[in-house]
Amino acid sequence: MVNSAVKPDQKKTQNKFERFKAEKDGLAVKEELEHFAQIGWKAIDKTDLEQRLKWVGLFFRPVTPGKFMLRMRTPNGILTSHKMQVLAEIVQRYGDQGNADITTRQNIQLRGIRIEDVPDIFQRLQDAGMTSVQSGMDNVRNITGSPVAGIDVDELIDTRELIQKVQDMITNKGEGNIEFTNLPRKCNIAIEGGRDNSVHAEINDIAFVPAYKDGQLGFNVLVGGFFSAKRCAAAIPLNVWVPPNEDVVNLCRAILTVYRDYGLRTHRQKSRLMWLIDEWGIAKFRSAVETQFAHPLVLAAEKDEMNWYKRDHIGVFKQKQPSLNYVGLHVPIGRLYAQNMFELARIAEVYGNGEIRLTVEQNLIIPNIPDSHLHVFLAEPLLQKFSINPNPLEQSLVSCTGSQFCSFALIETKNRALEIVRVLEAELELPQPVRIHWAGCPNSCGQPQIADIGLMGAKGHKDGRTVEQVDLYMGGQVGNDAQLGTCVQKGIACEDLIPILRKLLIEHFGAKPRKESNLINN
Ligand code: SRM
Ligand code: SF4
Repeated sequence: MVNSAVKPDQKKTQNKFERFKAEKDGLAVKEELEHFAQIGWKAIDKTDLEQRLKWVGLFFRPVTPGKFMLRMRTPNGILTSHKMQVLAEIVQRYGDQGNADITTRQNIQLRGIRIEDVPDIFQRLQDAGMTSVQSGMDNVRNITGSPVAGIDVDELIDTRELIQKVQDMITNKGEGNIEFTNLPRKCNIAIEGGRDNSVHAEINDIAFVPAYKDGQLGFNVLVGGFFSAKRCAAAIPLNVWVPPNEDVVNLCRAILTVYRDYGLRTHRQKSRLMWLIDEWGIAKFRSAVETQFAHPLVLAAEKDEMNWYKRDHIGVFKQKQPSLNYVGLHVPIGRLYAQNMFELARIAEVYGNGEIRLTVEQNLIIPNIPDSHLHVFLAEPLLQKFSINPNPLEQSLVSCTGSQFCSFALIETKNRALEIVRVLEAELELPQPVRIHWAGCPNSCGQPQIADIGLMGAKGHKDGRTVEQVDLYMGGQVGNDAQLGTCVQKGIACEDLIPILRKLLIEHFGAKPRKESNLINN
């Protein structure tokens, strides 16, 4: 399958990714999964194995060869108990090797997957109305929205249907859509319907944020936000307003078409949407988008309505529907095992309406719990593990995958992150949560630049040894006044981190040593 969407001049491609995409579109492997299952992973062509399988969400993991990661699509972060149960069954068959991670894009990834099981797994996913298509490589990633869409008392726009429609347009209702499988690079889309910028609009390539234009509620549009090892940029206004209807879908299509046809493809590190905007200027980019759009674009509203600090949704909250509540559960570093997933499906079914929602903080929400069931729900044993009242450092801890499964990683992240905050929590009392984000390398999947304290993995030397290190970021702000933090100290050996974090927490975040604790000097 050759992607006809790419213009002839773009086929004179310069980097190896453009070459292999031009030779055979990534989506072509969808038709070969039965064959791959029969021949086994070792016999699969190297580019199909390591690259093209990502077009159907299957990631070969060099760290655990033969055990793939499967990245789903979870539009607006919404699952049902049935879907969670199907995901749990998939993970369960891999025993100790199987688990799942909630991601920083309000999504879920499964681990331990064997290629011989993939045809059966994909059938089960399809039967349950789920897809993993176009979730990796040069595709649009999971589309994020407020995790309390449709239930938030203070909501402006319910984004659930819109986000599903945008995903359906991009993926041809989950079947795969060759029109958008050869972008110059990944593309992140977020559609915010609340006041608190729950999606981190500023770090998405395309973001819709609520805004009134002439008294009508719709969205202002931001473009070009991204993180990469080479550069991080906050999204900038496109100077466009759209009503919350089909125009959102059409505008996404128009922007993606411009990006696909004119985006820069020479250097992988200079191919994200912002690089095209830089080259053209925002006015030319806007005009190219307008040409693709069905009718003249409307100028942006003067201001948007994101005027709250970001909520993390941990705890019990009243819904806009009378007598119903949503409960935000904290999932330490976003990791789930089959048994937890079955239990989640069960409690969502028994106490709520079966819905389970994911957040970009790698946590979960169970909505639609009647007042009358709340008391018993809160006594469920699973809430000992997934607490509604975690310690303040753990509550806001976010971490990318790190070296346990990711071959880009320069350091171990998830388990270390948890161990370190647990040591600090034993020593310190915190007046409020402090957002600590870990990323195992400069790709920044754990978004250290938006954290109060961001830690980005690096390698370095100490006393003649190679050691795992972090670069320290501070000043990231989220919510209405979102700002990217900056690197304030480079090359801290992970083994020296605890006293440095302790000092930061005391000096900048009001932490006080617990009376009973003797500070551990490591
Ligand atoms: Fe990411 C690549 C994990 C969110 C920037 N990211 C990777 C890979 C696929 C690399 C690999 O093949 O091993 C990682 C898979 C590891 C694994 O086994 O789990 C990976 N990224 C993740 C996740 C799972 C981190 C997490 O623990 O939550 C997140 C999955 C989101 C999803 O559901 O789709 C994840 N990645 C992000 C984000 C955060 C966001 O979207 O808000 C970013 C920064 C924002 C951005 O993209 O602008 C991010 N990931 C990257 C990059 C750098 C992109 C660039 O333009 O250079 C790479 C490397 C690349 O694409 O070449 C990367
Ligand atoms: Fe892997 Fe680096 Fe992304 Fe962490 S930040 S998941 S180490 S690519």
